[in-house]
Amino acid sequence: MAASGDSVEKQAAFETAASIIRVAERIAVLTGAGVSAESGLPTFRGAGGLWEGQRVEDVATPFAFRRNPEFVWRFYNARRTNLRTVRPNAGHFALAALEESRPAGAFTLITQNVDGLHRAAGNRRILELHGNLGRVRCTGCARIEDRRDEALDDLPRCERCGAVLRPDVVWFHEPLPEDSWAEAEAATSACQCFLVVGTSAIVYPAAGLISSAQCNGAAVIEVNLEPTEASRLADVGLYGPSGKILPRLVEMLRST
Ligand code: BV8
Ligand code: ZN
Repeated sequence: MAASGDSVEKQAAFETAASIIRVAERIAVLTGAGVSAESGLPTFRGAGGLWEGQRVEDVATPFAFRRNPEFVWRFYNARRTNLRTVRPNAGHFALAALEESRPAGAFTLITQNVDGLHRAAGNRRILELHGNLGRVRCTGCARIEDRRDEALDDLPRCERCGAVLRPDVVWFHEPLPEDSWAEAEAATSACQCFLVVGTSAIVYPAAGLISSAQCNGAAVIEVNLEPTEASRLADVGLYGPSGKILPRLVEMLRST
């Protein structure tokens, strides 16, 4: 079932989604860059997915960093600077309210985003599959620090060992953090409702969670501006800005 615009079937789709969430004992949510778009953060494929004319998939890699660390740091420093001025939007706050309305352990937020906005909005059980832009990791001694409020040089070095620092994010061709990934798989297997918000569902293994949820018998709800690779797996599709869709869904859940 899918709906966009303010049609009758859109109301029906919202009611179906609300009834799925209401009866679900455990909920897992997977978010992508789209949930932060209304906070002013560009998505990956929205802006043509380019950075200084290069595909993000070619910049966010260990090879690009080895070849030209300053170029890669320029990409990340530009995004880190952005982070200091952006705030969570109504969609983030709706997901925090949804977790708040659930018993402990009954809600897991799995995010591909590295912007930290879910935590800023108040969510607590968050699995950051692709790391966090505010943190840096030393390529020498592996020390991890949260430096989100600082402007870093184009080639920042570790104060402890002098080696070059890297952003503490997961690049393409790098494995996801084992513990976060294992917990994400467990939450996906255990949930009755899997809510997919603001992702084009083309980056793996994160996108694979959607078909896992469906195979495990969970009802899949998609919230996106438009249909995606995940749409064929969704029981319900709510199309429009997540900053409008999610608050409306949470309001419906509150009022019944
Ligand atoms: C791995 C951190 C194996 C960095 C990210 C070929 C070559 C090499 C690799 C591969 C290959 N084919 C497949 C792969 C695997 C690869 C992959 O999936 N590639 C894709 C491009 C095909 N995956 C990997 O490499 C992963 N690692 O496989 O390792 C391995 C195993 C063991 C040992 C060694 C190796 C690692 C993937 C992680 C990459 N890092 N981010 C950084 O941020 O700089 S991924 C990056 O993409 C972000 O995390 C982002 O979140 C993620 C996914 O993108 P989306 O979030 O979906 O964003 P997108 O712009 O695409 O879509 C936005 C959506 O929002 C759209 O649908 C839009 O309609 C919607 N939207 C917009 N506005 C709104 C909205 N919706 C609602 N409301 C709105 N207002
Ligand atoms: Zn170090």
